[in-house]
Amino acid sequence: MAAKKAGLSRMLTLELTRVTERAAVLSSMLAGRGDEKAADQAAVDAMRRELNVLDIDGTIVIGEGERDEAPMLFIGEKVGTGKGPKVDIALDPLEGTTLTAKSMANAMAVLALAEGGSLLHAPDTYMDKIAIGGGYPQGVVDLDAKPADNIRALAKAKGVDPREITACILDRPRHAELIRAVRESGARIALISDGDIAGVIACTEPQTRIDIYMGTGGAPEGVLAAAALRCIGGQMQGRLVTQSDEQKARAAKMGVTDFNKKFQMEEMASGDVIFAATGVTDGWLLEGIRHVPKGITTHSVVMRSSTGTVRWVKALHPSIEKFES
Ligand code: VTB
Repeated sequence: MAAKKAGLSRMLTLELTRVTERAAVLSSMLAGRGDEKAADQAAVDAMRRELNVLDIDGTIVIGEGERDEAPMLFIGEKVGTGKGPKVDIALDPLEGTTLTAKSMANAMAVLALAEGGSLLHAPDTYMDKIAIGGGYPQGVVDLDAKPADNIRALAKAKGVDPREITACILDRPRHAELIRAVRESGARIALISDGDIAGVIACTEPQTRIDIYMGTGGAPEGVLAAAALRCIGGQMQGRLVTQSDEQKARAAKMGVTDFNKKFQMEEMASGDVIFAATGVTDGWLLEGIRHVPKGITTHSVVMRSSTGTVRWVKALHPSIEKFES
């Protein structure tokens, strides 16, 4: 028998897909009903229930919030049976609560699992982010470079005119200057209303036509996106945006000492990582939950950094009742 490889068991990839599938199915029942909280709660309940039957000794490092503000899946909560490997878990049971409530594109259930100690414990603040897909020379774009310079450098590396580059940016007033600079460089912008994990991962899939993600979004979402890119390939940098003393204190509590540090993707998600996501609504990467005559279909992606395997998993779940137990 071959010697057992160190690191996370590959069996976990399927188990984690089950976790995100359930969260996606249950929150999708509330899609388009205008109730963000209910949709999120359905995803949280499902994810927690499924995580707790896994043979892992898991600790939530990125979750629904700090203990006093989130009763479930809070930072520091232990999940799993406690019998398996010691792992860190970053999750966003429903990335895109507003997207789901409004039945808009790109909502998904997301989870990353890594060897204990290998995910950045990001506070719930903003993060400046830049990300591109795989196949480019290291350092072709940089968080500290001017937006137009990044677009030009990327276009050159891709062998196209800047006009053929598309940047994905969250549609927020804070991005007015960034949007102006990127448009001036000639690039196109795909504006999104929410869901920047999907925006980052979109850079890795040519069919999305997104080449680069730029701008400020949630720090927890930044770590989850970095975990995905570690597996699927690409480059990403992030810097926490700590505006007040209170936010600095929160970051310090999580172990961040240098508030201006530019984190490389490998520093946000090091070690062996598994990332899983299931579509709730149709999106760039994943189909949403569908009700078909034979049951429910789910579409997920699950990837492992140690092997670089990326699996797109389409599943038919014949019995809807089993999701409700
Ligand atoms: C993003 C996005 C999320 O928050 O991180 C964004 O991925 C950033 O915060 O889906 P603001 O909404 O304050 O700009 C979400 O849109 C919602 O959590």
